[in-house]
Amino acid sequence: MTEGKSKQEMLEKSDPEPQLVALGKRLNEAQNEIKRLKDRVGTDERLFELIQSSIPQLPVYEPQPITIAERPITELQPSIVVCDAHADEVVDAEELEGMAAYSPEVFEARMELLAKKVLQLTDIMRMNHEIHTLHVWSLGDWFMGEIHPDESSWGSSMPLPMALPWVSRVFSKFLLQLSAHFEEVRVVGMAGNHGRNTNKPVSKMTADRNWDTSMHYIAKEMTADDARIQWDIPRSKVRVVDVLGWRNALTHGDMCRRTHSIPYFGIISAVNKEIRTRHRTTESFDFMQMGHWHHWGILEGETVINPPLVGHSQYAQYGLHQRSLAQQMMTFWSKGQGRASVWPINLEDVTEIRGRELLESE
Ligand SMILES: [Mn+2]
Repeated sequence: MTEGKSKQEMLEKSDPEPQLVALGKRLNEAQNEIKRLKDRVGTDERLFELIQSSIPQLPVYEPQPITIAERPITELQPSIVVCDAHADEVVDAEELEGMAAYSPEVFEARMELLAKKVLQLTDIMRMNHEIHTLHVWSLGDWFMGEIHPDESSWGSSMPLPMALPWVSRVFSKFLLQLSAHFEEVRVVGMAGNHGRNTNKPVSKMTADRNWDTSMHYIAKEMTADDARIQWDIPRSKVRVVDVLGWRNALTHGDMCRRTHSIPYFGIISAVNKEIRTRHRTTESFDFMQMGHWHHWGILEGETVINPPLVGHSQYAQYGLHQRSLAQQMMTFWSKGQGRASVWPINLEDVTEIRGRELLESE
């Protein structure tokens, strides 16, 4: 009996099950991958030190006088959606026949231009309306990051630990520039599906495992001296916010899977499920606002897919089968009308070289 057992054990040792061999190999690979990642970013302590040492408190801008129309018709509240910046991504113009280019410089130039255009459109609407409050809806994917198991930052301009404080500073400056022209700026920071810690999106703890969340927290610290800026950084995948009585459900938009095209029907049924889930609760909504799909679309009049800051890319050209213009969406809301005007802000002209010229000449 004992002899037979040890014989069996001997057999397992000299001729192990194929499944065991495969599992052993996968364990080895995983251990090597962990070692590679550790070599790249160093220890957690070093990472935290780097992030901490690069969080300055930014100066607050001087408040500017707010134009009040002589006979204001009614109050408007604008919202600006900022999404899918993928700030660390590089889009090589040569790979795309010169149709698009993206780099850290283009990202920064577009954020500058966006702040400027938000103020220009606000000034136009202030001719006839009172405007005191600005809503900034940050809908995620500020980073590209590493989300595929086999990649090592293809097309990325910098490692995530470096991108994190840099993007936070650019977004903070954007908010501080705007807040000088409003009585209050209400910021909501949602987490996207990029810049996360896992290969596949997880349902639990989405915001807790995402670099967008860190970026929002760092930007909150950087803008702490500006009392006009109010922050809301939810841990949930959806946040319902009220704008003059109109309820907008904010989410990143990775609520259903892509096939070879934009899954409009999937998005519609996912939104319908949200509507049914929230029916007769305090979390019901009139509009759904999302990014993620890298183009502009409005489904059923109420589900708004917002365009990306990154604009066109290799992914958009060969993966999405949709045109992706570099735009961000500004909407003016009124109590009586709801969406009083929808204003896509075009950032497409800002390329690496021409962008600077455009900013200087305007
Ligand atoms: Mn996304």
